[in-house]
Amino acid sequence: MPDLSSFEFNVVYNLLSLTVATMGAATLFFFFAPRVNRKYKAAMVVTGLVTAIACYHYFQIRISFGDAFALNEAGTYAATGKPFNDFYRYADWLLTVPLLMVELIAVMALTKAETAKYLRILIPAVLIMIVLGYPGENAIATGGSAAAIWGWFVASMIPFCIVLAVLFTQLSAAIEKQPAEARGLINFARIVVLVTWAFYPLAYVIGALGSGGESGMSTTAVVGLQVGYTIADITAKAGFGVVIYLIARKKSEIEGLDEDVKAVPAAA
Ligand code: RET
Repeated sequence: MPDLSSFEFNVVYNLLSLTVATMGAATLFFFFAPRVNRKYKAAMVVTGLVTAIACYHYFQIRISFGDAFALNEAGTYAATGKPFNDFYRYADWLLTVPLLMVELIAVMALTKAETAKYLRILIPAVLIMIVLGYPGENAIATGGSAAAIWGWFVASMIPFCIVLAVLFTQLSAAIEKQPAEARGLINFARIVVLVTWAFYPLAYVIGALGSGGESGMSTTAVVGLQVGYTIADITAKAGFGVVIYLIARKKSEIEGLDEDVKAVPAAA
């Protein structure tokens, strides 16, 4: 790790801290999910699990980042030599990215066969994407060869493109069968996936371009990578979760809330 200025250190540290709070608050909200039918509670619970898992990992990432630097007399943050554990991010993604796919499919309330058909492609594809990305990330952090950094990047981009292709081609047929009032929001959800997920390879590229040198990475690469991944995570987990909530709420309104259904007097 390179030494950081006080500003650089604080931007990352405080953003990590803010993310712990955001993920924690989002978890509570998704677990309560007011005005959502029983039918969509499973989708909301999965959404809350994603932010709960992230809340824990951001707590750990913040501690690890803090331990990797120490404030010196000059007012700058010198690398302590303790390694920053970036595996927390990948462990987090391994758990949460498949769950994000489950959220999106669950809120559509498709038949069992259709749900299985989509998840059978999406879950393995996201897992392969993450597994192939990690050796590249490691190469960035340790000033590895350009062949390793870009080779793993390209390999990971293949499943990434497959996921987007499935969402924007195959899933269209299922979206057509959704209630007309909810279709716009579901379309919006897949655009949110496209836009927020694009941030991850972009942050990787910022890191890759600043990899190398004596300390493994430039300060721009360290700050760019952490800020990029963190903003991407807030939008892809909490932001996307809000869209899933809006879909669940809209569909609950159309189909009638549990309370309303119960309030209807039984026919004699
Ligand atoms: C990596 C490596 C470089 C190439 C690509 C990547 C994609 C990562 C993605 C991660 C998504 C994470 C999400 C987390 C939210 O819970 C691994 C950076 C394509 C798309 C959505």
